Amino acid sequence: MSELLCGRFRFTFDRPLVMGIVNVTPDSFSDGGRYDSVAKAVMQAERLVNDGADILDIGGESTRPGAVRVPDDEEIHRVVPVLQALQSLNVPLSIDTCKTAVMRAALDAGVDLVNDIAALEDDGALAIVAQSRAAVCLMHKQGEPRGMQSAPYYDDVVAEVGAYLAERRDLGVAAGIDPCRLLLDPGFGFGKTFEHNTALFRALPGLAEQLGAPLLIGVSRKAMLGTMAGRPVPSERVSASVAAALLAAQAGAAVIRVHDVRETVDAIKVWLALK
Ligand code: YH5
Repeated sequence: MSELLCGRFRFTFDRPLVMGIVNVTPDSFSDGGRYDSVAKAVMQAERLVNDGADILDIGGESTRPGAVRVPDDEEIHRVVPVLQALQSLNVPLSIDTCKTAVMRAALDAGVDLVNDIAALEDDGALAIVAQSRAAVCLMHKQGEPRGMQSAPYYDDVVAEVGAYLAERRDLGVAAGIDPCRLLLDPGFGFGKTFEHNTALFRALPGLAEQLGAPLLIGVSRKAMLGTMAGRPVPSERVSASVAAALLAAQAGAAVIRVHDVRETVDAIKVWLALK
């Protein structure tokens, strides 16, 4: 059975792992706002661990379509205190960033996984991660988050996403990253129409086999589920997200990135007991 080397930790993929999302967003008040947002993120993280999260994914920049960009040092000041506070929890910590400077600061703070929606394309990112013991998730996207949903286009979305992930995987290995440290992610919602997303989802078993690497899948509360379930409000997409997480698990996903950890963990337990 394959395994994932993940900083201080090592996983075997005998069951799908659940990665819980922790957003470190600044408070609207500048006085003490940073202290408040750190405290809130730490509380959220502790709750997700109690809910059964295997990994915590900490992000200081929103990559939702249309979100504003955050400067390097602001993102570092948001996430590093949270990572430091969570070190003693003894749970694998992931940093959700596409910036080399943030990766460096997070690795210095002891992060176990680098989750990069830009697949280490930023200058110096490949080398920084290669020099560490952290695992890395390489994700596909088309365009930049700000304008990526304006006109996504592919001749063959499954073939193109597969080819890109294979190329980034090979570059990572050539830079010195042990294949056992790699996760690959087709990047649901990142420069993809509803039809692109559904075609990719149906192709997951083949993609996992073709790439020969564990897949991380992130569909939690995303717009495609809102469309399918008729739920325009993201917080009302919990059941849709649990259904999609379970289907991703059945399609062979190694890691599922979710907001609703407790609900997802229960569903996976039922599947494992009955399959
Ligand atoms: C991902 O798929 N996604 S941030 C829009 C939403 C809901 C959720 C309401 N980071 C991924 O979660 N990292 C993000 O509409 C990620 N894979 C990996 N590896 C976007 C997000 C979201 C966006």
